[in-house]
Amino acid sequence: MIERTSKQPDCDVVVVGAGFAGIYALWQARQRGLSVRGFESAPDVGGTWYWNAYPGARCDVPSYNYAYFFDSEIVRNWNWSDICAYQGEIQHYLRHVAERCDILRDIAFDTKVSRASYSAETALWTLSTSSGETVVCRYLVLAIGALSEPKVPDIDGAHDFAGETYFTSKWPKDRAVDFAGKRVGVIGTGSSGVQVIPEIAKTAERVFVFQRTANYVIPTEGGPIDSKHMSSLRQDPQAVRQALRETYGGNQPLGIGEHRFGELDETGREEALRKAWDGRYPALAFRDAHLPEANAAISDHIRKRMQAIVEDPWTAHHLTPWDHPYGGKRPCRSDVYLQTFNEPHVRLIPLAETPILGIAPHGVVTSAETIELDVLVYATGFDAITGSVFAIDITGIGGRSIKEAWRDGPLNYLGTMVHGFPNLFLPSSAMSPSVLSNMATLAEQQIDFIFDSILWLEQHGRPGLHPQRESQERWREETLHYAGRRPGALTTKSWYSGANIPGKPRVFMVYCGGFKKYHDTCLTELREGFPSYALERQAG
Ligand code: N01
Repeated sequence: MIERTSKQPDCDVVVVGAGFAGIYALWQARQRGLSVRGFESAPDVGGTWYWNAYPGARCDVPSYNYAYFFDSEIVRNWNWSDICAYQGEIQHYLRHVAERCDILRDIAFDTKVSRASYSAETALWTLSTSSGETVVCRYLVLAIGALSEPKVPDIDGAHDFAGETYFTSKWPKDRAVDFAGKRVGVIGTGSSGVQVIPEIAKTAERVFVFQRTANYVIPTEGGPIDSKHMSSLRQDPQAVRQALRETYGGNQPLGIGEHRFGELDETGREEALRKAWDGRYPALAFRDAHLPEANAAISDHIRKRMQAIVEDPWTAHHLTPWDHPYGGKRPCRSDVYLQTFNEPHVRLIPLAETPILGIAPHGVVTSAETIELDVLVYATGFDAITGSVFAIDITGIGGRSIKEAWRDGPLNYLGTMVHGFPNLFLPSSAMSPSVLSNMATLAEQQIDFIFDSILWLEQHGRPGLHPQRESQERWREETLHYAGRRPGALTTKSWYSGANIPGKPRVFMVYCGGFKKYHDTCLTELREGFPSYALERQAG
């Protein structure tokens, strides 16, 4: 048991994680005059952009939006090399911001927080770290990311493989992996697989792509940034910051589709679809692209475009997603992935036809053959959203664990706080716009909301704040309501609803009511003194 005797915390706030949200949280704590400590399991800042250092890793949200706006000088002085920045550049950017904000001295690197327990008696959190330290704080901000707990490969014999094994989610940082002259197998064709496979194919002797489910692959927006656009954005970064929060997805609106689906005849629809594909946002062909009939036309159009890129008809057919509508799973973006299958040394193994039976010391055994390999790369994704929370042993009021509280799936209010766990804040967690929005915009918005909440608590006698049970139920219903309006959200097997992890409760975990609605609801709670929450007063 952790001792819970102290009524005096070591610091006001602990921030766990030093990615986009964590860096900003540390800065915010200082700005608000709070004492703060940070813990990061990696040796450097970056979070997801530290670990996912596989070749080809890049962001598919425009870099000039996927960035901080709280400090206008950062916006004015940082030059992105491409609309879709690569991993190394984003990590370098985060390091630059952390140095500028002088928050590195607050962070203990290479240190995991393993336990966190709340005392109702003292209204304090007590944490244990991997370095053996115990830290007591008032407010705990777990900026641990939604996609940071890698999915453990659930394939027989995975540990028996005698060749080299890599995970896209924990790519070696100290050396370049050499694929030259090697037979490489890649398992997984989500966003990570789609990015790494073309890079591996550049030097490998043979590449075998083990695909369980085909995904939509659309073009990237990559290329040089329009200097006029960048100058206009730099004129008033704070106005842009506010404007991003007024949008649906936390990005500057592109407005490609001028018409509603029903307003157009067949020719008009084809023209709109062509224009949207050429504009690299096929999902924006129509103003009402979320309607099932519009989505069906968009899905069909993308399937045709994908098939037109791949020369071999069998491969083209199997690379095409027939089983779910566009947006049901997270779509992938690449200008080179499908083209890679036109190379003679790259072969698709569709697991729907020939499933993997197991992994042997020298390769992968499918129902049809044994494929001999020198290297195996897992691009198998994450135990998304709840995995990183469960990786810490968290207990709230009455010693109840968060695993128990979320046994049937995550429950919280506004994606940030959980009933029974006062003053625990979870940015980018379940039921927030998270991955269906620009995560950088979200990180700033949520951290602002969290620190406005903390300031309110500081001014109101430092009670424990947590949502009422009914507020959580209401929020889950609202999340499901909006998910129900999104084609394929509730019917497609995806990590959005935990379907990629055997035994995980199936609950759609992303709020898709839009960024603006989410932000407005947070502001209303702040303005009205947290009507959907309960306050726990310290005993004694
Ligand atoms: O993970 P994924 P990811 N046997 O879960 C397959 C963000 N991101 O790392 O679909 C065989 O999407 C699995 O198959 P299936 C982005 O939000 C962004 O690629 O479950 N296959 C799937 O094909 C993204 O959505 C960027 O049937 C197995 C793949 O592995 C999220 O991170 C770049 C398997 C996993 O795909 C996660 O992406 C990278 C098994 N046992 C990531 N287990 C950009 O910004 C799993 N699979 C561009």
